[in-house]
Amino acid sequence: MPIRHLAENRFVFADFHLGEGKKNNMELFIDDDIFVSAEDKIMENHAGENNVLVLLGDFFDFLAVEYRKRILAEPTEVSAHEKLQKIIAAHPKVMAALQKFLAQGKIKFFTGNHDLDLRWPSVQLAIKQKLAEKFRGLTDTGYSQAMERVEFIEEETKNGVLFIHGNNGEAIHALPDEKFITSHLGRPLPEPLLNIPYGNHIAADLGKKLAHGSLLCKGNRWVGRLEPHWYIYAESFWKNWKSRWFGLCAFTMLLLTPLRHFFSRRWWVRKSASFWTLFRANFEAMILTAINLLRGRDYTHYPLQILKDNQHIDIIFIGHIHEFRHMVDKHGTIIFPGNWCTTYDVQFPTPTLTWKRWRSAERVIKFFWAMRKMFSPETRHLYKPKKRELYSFGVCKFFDDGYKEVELMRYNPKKDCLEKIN
Ligand SMILES: [Mn+2]
Repeated sequence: MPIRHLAENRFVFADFHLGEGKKNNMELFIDDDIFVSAEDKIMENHAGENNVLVLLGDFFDFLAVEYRKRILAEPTEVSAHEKLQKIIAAHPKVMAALQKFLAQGKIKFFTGNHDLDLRWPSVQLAIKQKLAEKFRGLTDTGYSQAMERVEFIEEETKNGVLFIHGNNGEAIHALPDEKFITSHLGRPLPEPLLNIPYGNHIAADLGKKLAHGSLLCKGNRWVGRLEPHWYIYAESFWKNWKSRWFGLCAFTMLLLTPLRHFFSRRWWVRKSASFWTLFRANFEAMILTAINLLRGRDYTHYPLQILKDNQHIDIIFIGHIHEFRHMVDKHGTIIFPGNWCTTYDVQFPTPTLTWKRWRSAERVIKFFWAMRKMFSPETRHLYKPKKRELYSFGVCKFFDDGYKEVELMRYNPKKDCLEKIN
C-alpha cells in the first residue's frame, strides 16, 4: 500500500473584524489573547509541517474605523492606509502572532466586503512589510522571502476545494465588477476611489448611528453584536417606552437613510442607483434574515448552489455570515469556520410542529406564539442572549496523492487545546 504524505495544512479563520480599539464602539474584536494562544497551540501541534494560515475575509474591518472623524469616509488610498495603521496599533498582539506564524508558514488574506481596502496594492505591501519586519536587516533574501509568503487573493480553488469569503451570496454585499472608480459624470477623478457595494455603506452609516446614538436617540450597544440583529428592534417594542423610542428611531432612520444617500454630496455612496434600489437595500439589510427565516431558506443556499453548478468543486470553505457549521450534502461538503468577533446569540424557543399540511404557515404562527416566552417575566431568563465563545476554525489537509481531509475545530481556552466540533 502506498504511503500517503501530508502536503499542506490549512487553518482557516474568518471574520475577525479588527477595528481601532475600544475607543470606538464599532470595535468588535476583543479576544486578542485567545487568538495568540490558539496560534501557539497550532504551531506547537503542527511543527515542521507545511502550514498555511487562511484568513477568509473581513479580518480587518475598515468600515468600523474612522478617518478624519468620519465613519463614512471617502474610500481613497490615503484613508485606507490611515485606517490600517490604526488597526495595527490597536491589535499589537494579533500582529505579533501573525509575524510568529509567518516565520514558519504562509499567510493568505482573502478579501471580504469589510476589508476591500486590501485591493490597494500599496496596502498589501504595507501589510507584507509589517508582518515580515522581524526579518528586516538579517539578510535581504530572508526579508523578501518572508514577504512572498504573504498573499492576497479574492477566491481560490485548490484540488476541488473552494475558499471564498461569501459576500457575493447577498445582493447588497455583492462586489461590483470594476474594482476602482476612476471617473464621475464623464470626468476623470483626481484620485481613484474603491468601488464599494452599497451594503457596506449601510453597515457603516446606519449601523454606526444605531450603535453610537444620534441626536434622536441613545445608541444601543447590541447593534452589530447580536445575532439575529432584527431581534434588537423587535425586542425594543416589547419592553418599555425608553426602548420603544429606540425602535421607532431605528425605523425612522431606516426610512431616512436611502433618502439621505440619494441626495448626498457623497455620490460614491449611491453611484448610479435609483432611489428604490437604495430603499430596497436598506429594507433588506434590516429584515432579510427575518424573511429568510419565515420562508425557511437559510444561509447554506448560496454555497449549495455553487456545489450544484460546479462539478469540479466538492468542498467549500465560506465565511461572511458569521456561522460555524460543518455540512455534508450529496453535492459536497460546506464548512463555515465561524467568526471571532464579539457575537451574542439569541436563544429562541423551539415550537413543536404537528400540522400535516400548511407547514410553513404553522412555522410562522407558532414561532410568533412561542416568542411570548422570551418576554414573559417567568421565562425570560431562559432566553437571554449568550456570548458565543467558540473560537472555531476550519482545517483542510491536502495530501500528495490528491486526497484531502476537512474538519471544523475550535480552540478551548480553558483547557488550552484544540478540539473537534461535531
Ligand atoms: Mn463579510
